Amino acid sequence: MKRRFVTRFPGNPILTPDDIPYPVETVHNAGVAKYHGRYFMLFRSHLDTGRSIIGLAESTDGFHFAPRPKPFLTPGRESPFREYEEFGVEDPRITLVEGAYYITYSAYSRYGVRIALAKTTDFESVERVSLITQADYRNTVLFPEKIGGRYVRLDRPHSDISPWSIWITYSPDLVYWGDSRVIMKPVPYHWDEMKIGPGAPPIKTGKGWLSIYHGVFPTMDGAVYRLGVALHDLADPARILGVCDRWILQPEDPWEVVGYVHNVVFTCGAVPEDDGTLKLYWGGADKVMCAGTALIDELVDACLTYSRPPL
Ligand code: M1P
Repeated sequence: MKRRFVTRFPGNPILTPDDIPYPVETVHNAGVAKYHGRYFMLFRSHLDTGRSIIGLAESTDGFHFAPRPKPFLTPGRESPFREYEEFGVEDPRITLVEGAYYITYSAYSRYGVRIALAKTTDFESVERVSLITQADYRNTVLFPEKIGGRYVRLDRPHSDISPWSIWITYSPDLVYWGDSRVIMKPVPYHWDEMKIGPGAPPIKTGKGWLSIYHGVFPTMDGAVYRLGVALHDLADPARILGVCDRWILQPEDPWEVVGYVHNVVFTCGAVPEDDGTLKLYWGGADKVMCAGTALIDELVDACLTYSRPPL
């Protein structure tokens, strides 16, 4: 019998390109937030140019989503965003910070990939805030509150020397960031040995910040993207209390195994509910959106029970 941390929604995939009222090739890697009892999903779509834009879909139950007629975020027209979003905007994550929903997304251009920050208070209009990294960064998630007087993020810089790892970075104002440190590395011959990256924005629990990340394993049939969990200290999130040495989700359904990029489950969002469950959202094979549920306590315990050193 297989160990199961995540129960897939039986109606998966919950959103596909055919559901979108404008032409797209994919619907994947969505950030999700709950706002006034409704679920708002910001999803990435490839266009038939190969470049990506971000769309919006809404739901009352977190599983059945209705897409808006027009995209929510397309490459910026004003400087400096115009220069750095020329090749597309990708992989949005949403975090509620001090009453506003902040969106971190990958901005692609001839200069590389870097992270941009935008915000919305109503999911009707969106305002760009700043470009918050230099080039060669992806997968940035914000913590939902200041910790030790500073805003905090996890991110994943690229390196030719080290396997791509998870770093922590701090800011006084969400615009200027520094004091970066690596806190979690892939471990050779484990399921995530090739590279790791933050997935959903961290979730506060009684035992620590729960972080759901993706890890990649190289095979003769290409890379396999899976999801795992780590627990960070509440007062000092640079301190990892446990990394679960088991994946919590791997590609198994046909739309996770075959798609735009095969064998990928990739999360940018999860919504904690008052009853202790978590709604988890992931892109299947970079082509469709899927959802499932997990018990938050079970994920936290997994970090502590199957723990391995983070570095
Ligand atoms: O194709 C799988 C994923 O590849 C990239 O993720 P990472 O930066 O971790 O390798 C991104 O392009 C991501 O959007 C995509 O799902």
